[in-house]
Amino acid sequence: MLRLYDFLPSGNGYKVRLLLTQLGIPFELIEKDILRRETRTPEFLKLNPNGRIPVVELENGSHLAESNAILFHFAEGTRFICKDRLGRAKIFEWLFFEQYSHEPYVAVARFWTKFADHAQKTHAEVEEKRQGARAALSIMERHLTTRTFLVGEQYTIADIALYAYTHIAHECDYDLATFPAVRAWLKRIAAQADHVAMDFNPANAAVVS
Ligand SMILES: N[C@@H](CCC(=O)N[C@@H](CS)C(=O)NCC(=O)O)C(=O)O
Repeated sequence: MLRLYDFLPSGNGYKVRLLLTQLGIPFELIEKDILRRETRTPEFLKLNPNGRIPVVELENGSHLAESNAILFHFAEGTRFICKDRLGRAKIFEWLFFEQYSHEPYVAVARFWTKFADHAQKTHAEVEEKRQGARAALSIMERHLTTRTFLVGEQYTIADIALYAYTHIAHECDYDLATFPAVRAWLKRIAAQADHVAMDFNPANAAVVS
């Protein structure tokens, strides 16, 4: 079976858990506690030299890291990716936006706030991240004001990638009240078939017969 090395509070890991579940692909979750530096051991560095989860171990034994690359790998040829060339490129536009302009602010501000004992950052450093988060969310707000989903009016991996940290932006004390289109979009994503919450672990899932 497919193995996913992951840390349940991670939004990057959640992207993969959500897509695999919605695709109906079974997987075994192997938890690595990043706070205890379990992704920095010599054994784990053999799986991902970058020392980070998520990492999937495919059935042929190869490993794939980087959440958005993993999303693309599994979504290829499914309803989670647009069929047309421009639509696919637009999905990449959002995946790269997420990694460069969104995750480094929203996710990092949240990590520093939620795991403050480990982060030990100054108020000014946290504020700088929160400002970056506001800029990223403003871009999403403008885009989503006239759209149902991020790309092509269909639910794709672009939505999954951006949902992961946007839906927990409040955990860095970030108030989404001034982003009504983003809030409405979050509700639409959470209403998609087979949606699971962030702490989903297939090992604990009830078996439905
Ligand atoms: N660009 C990577 C980022 C992965 C990442 O930052 N993972 C964090 C958890 S969210 C991690 O493993 N941190 C542990 C460490 O850096 O030691 C992705 O999208 O997968």
